[in-house]
Amino acid sequence: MTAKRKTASKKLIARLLIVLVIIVALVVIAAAVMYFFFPDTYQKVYNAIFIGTDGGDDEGGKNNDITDGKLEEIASADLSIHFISFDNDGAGDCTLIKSGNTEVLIDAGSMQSTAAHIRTYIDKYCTDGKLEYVIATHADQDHIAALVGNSSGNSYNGILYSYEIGTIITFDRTNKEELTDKGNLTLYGKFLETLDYAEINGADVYTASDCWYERDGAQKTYFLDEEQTISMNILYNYYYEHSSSDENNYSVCMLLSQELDTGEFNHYLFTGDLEEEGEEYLVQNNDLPEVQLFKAGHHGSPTSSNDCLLSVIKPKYVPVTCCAGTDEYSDIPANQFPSQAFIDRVSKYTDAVYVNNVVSDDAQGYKAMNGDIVFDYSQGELKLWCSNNTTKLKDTEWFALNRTGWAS
Ligand SMILES: [Ca+2]
Ligand SMILES: [Zn+2]
Repeated sequence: MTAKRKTASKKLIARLLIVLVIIVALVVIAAAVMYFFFPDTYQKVYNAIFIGTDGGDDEGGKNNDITDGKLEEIASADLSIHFISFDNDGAGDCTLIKSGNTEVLIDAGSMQSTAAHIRTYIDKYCTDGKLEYVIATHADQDHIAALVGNSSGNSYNGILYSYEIGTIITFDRTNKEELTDKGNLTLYGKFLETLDYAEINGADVYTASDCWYERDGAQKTYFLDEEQTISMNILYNYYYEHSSSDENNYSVCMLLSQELDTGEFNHYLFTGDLEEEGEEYLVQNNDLPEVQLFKAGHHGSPTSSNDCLLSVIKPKYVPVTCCAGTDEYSDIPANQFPSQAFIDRVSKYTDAVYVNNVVSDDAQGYKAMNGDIVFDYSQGELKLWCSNNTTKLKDTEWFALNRTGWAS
């Protein structure tokens, strides 16, 4: 090699180095500008390059962000699912599902005195005076008490007395007695009267197994809209036909499936207070899909929402129907709803966990955490609106003080 050519190749290398330095400098400057002025974009690009996700709703991702819904859009949404908060510090379920003028109410807890509060809520959305479907998942007070309501004289103000009711789907079994030792009606006994009242006034009353086996006109699948894009599917629970020492296992389980314009489906799963054995059978006996939403089993109890179920349904959004930190069912802080064990399991799939209420020091003993939690599907997108705020459980003060998890 001549001296001239050596000099020429050295110059070329020097130039390439300069170009490389300039490119690196430009990338660093661009990253710095994004980092300081467009942090969201920076995080997305960073995730895409170094973590391999876009930080959005990718399958298996645990960071699930959702668009903020608008209160005024909920009533006219294609579908809305409302986890109604209570005016007390108890755990309990009351879920309103609405598509057009068709409503499904799953349970009405947590106490007989909650009925008036729930009616006020329902009246904002049910404008035709008719609840087309009511599901009573199991016989525990925090699920059926407000279906019965309080009595004044001979009349009750519960949900099943207050609306025209289309079809009632109720649990097959209970371990509860109809009468107390003194011969008075128990809440369950009153609930049976309530069913009779609804039936006399025109409701079709079926058990979950009637639906599963399509007995006496009951259906396994009910469509909520005329176009038949939204279906309510009663699932098979082993404990519809077998006894359990745990009342919770008798829960009616339902999968709501919504066909989207793209031909894909959004699924939403409701299992009442089903416990671990029930969840294992549910997975064995039903072909469960991955779901957008799973109502946390048994209010975030340590005994429900187990891996056998979560690993199949991989939920993206998990509302928990409880008052966080209530000592109603346990004096052990880690086991109070939403329990640490529940959080340890669910946090593998999502960080989008929401809770109705939280205990507080003031006179009434509770305040809203997220408050009413409402998912609505409108303009081709699932959105979340809450009456208090849409802060994820992991970002709340209560969580910081009482729970750990969600490392990232
Ligand atoms: Ca209606
Ligand atoms: Zn319950």
